[in-house]
Amino acid sequence: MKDVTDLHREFDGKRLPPGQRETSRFPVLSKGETPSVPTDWTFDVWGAVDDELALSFAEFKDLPSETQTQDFHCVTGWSRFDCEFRGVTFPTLAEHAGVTDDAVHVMFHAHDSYTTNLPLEDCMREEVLFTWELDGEPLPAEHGGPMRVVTPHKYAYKGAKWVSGVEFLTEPERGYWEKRGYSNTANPWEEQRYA
Ligand SMILES: Nc1nc2c(c(=O)[nH]1)N[C@H]1C(S)=C(S)[C@@H](COP(=O)(O)O)O[C@H]1N2
Ligand SMILES: [Mo]
Repeated sequence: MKDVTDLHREFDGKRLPPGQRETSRFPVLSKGETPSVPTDWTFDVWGAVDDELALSFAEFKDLPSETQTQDFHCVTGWSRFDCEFRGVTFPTLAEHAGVTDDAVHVMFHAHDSYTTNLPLEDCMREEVLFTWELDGEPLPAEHGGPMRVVTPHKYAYKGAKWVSGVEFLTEPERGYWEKRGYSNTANPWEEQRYA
């Protein structure tokens, strides 16, 4: 098990970021209803890559995966410590698709039409996971099952629930909340909540 709950050190911060309170619950925050994801969905990778991919969920889970202990910081002010997520790291997926040299940015797409964006360098980190398992159980639907993204170095809106694919971009673009007043950078230790 890889423990990445010390990544706050990199950001010169305490484990509990400023303005956050710790909760043992795991609240649900979605812009709408939990979407029903078709059982035959494919995970799509497109844009600035050598090989555009359309992977079944089974094929995705066959990629090298790992379990990590991570903290989860919600922009509305709660943090949940020690979440155990099993999944595929972003760098593993990027290598599998062959990201091209002109890629600088990433857009995550989801089954509820949610999108969220990050610079490529903020994604090429071992703790950015495509995860289907929380605390040893299949990821609950309301938390993004069958599969979601987690971004423990950022507020949690950077992690798309019900993720359907990843688009590699040659220019920055903004996702759903980033267009609606949430911070584009979302660093919890700098309290980058709103733009
Ligand atoms: N697809 C999708 N992903 C999403 C959202 C959403 O509405 N749709 N909400 C985001 C927000 S604002 C937060 S805080 C987290 C909440 O995750 P949780 O419901 O598992 O706590 O998911 C993020 N990912
Ligand atoms: Mo949020």
